[in-house]
Amino acid sequence: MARTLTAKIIENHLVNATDAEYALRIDQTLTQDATGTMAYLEFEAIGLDRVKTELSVSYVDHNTLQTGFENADDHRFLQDAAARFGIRFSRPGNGICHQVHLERFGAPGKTLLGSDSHTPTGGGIGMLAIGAGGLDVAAAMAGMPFNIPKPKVVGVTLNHSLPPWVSAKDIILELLRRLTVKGGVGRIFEYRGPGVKTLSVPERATITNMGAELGATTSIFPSDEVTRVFLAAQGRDEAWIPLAADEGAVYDEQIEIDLATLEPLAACPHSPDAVKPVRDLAGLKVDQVLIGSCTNSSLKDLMRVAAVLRDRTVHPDVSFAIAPGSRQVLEMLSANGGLRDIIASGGRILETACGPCIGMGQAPSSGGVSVRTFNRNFKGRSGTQDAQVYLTSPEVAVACALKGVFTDPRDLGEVPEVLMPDAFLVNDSMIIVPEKKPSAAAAIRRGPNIRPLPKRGPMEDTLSLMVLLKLRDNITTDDIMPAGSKILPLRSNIEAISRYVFSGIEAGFSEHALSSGPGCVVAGENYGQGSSREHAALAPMHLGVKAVLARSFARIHRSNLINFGILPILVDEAGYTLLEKGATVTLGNIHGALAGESPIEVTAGPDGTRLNCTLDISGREREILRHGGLLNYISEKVRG
Ligand code: MIC
Ligand code: SF4
Repeated sequence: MARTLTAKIIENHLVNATDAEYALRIDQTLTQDATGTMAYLEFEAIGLDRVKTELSVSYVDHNTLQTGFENADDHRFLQDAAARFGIRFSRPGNGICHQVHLERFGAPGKTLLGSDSHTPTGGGIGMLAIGAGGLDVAAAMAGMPFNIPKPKVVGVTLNHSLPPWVSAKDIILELLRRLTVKGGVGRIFEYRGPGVKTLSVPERATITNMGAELGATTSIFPSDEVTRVFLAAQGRDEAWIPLAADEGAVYDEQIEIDLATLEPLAACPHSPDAVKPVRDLAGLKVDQVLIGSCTNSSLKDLMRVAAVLRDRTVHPDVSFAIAPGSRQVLEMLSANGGLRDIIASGGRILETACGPCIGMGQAPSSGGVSVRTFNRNFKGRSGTQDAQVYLTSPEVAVACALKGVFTDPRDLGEVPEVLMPDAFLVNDSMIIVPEKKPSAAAAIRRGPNIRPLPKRGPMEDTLSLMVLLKLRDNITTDDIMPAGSKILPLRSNIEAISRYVFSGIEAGFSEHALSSGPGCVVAGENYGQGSSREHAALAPMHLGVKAVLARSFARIHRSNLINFGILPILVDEAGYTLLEKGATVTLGNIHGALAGESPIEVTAGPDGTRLNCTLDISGREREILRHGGLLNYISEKVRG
């Protein structure tokens, strides 16, 4: 039978399949520093000496602003842990995990699990690349398979080619416009059709990267001649294999995009799916323009920006900065003169890191309009609560930087041609390769902010919970566990970071939760969209949150809740309407429900009004919850 590309990779990595899930062998893992410290503490707790994957890489790219000792201590811990467990260590300054991984390690046909939601960037090179919580990545490093709910495979046919000034970012913004931030849940997007060959690997990666904003499990492109040329230019010819869907492969759903009809688009505040044509925004005053992030900071992106800026000056009212995606990109830009053009135009050059994308500096002015080539514009993520953040392509961003107002780049005249080199400048000196047999006694240094993992005991049979908060649809993990330069340094210290849970939504939430005893949160659809940060489950767990009653959940966050023993309960519309902050919810027959015998019993209020709730979880997830979380479950398995 003709197979999709997704089916081929899944089949090659299948360890087990149940009605609901595939268990997949994981070839490669990646972590970044903001999720990595927890992942390695978890790996340490599992108790193995070495990772069992083909390749594991630990990147430092998020917490690079060192305003105190915390981040530097984390970097040292990560470097020691990498050496000890047999992991490559990409030093701070080497670049954003997804960009560097694509350049130096990504390989068609492989599976990649990363403790970052934008791991699907690797789909641009034909990998099945999936984002997960740190504990799932730790388990994969320990050789355990990773489980995904059986996905629907969506065939996205790209026809024709993009017009001048329209770019890969506009393709994924068009999909977000059509499908919304919930549209990809439970789906893998597989790109095909004649338009595919017109896109370079980094352009494909822009699209698969932002598939995360659709809520997709992942997105993938075939591996073709374009992929071969990219890998050859990276000096990695041996990593190439051809890979595509069979002729006549059948997809669960189909989408067609005529690239020739696309135009420059922008995602408006405060959601990646609030997409409008840039021409509809023309004239809106812009205060800040930022170019970078794992979505749009490849060499081609920045060369295009440099070419547009050549012999021009950034508008006097615009603060303009770029953060190249990797050291390779920065080194090549400096060698080919592009960096000079950017500096001469007035551009501020930031470190090769996530930087402003995660609120690590460059917060916009009060109420400021910020145009960014990034992938998320959730309210407050920039560091300025009332900032208006728009997401666009580099072409649109640079046009806005020059004009000081929203500008359709097609108004700038002819698009400057940008040629890609036959060979990238390869310099892996910032990647430390672990010794073959590191001493098992090698010490892992940890600073005072690196605290032991909090533990949850076994699951209770009955719980009486206070509703601590009632929330709308599409609550993000940035809402649950905010990031930014002040909070991110606390990622290795759950007790300290838990003080900020829901702080952007309700001041004093953490004190309220701690003083109320066991509690729950009530939410609408797509609860926990966005980041993979398991802190959005771990920190509420520390505050005594035992369950989330939501209309629906985002994939990674749902797994993180289960991994830390928080019950993800689906509530119907009537139940959602009924439950208010301060109400009491009683969960009964939890053990029976987790044994798969009879449904969970959920009642509200003193009169015990019965709510229509379900625990829609797989057999494996029931086992994890029964143990009070994945770590307890794995420890029991490892102990036999
Ligand atoms: C993000 O873009 O939100 C992050 C920061 O990269 C997160 C990971 C984290 O919270 O550390 C993600 O996307 O998973
Ligand atoms: Fe870093 Fe931003 Fe990409 Fe997250 S989305 S990995 S913060 S650049």
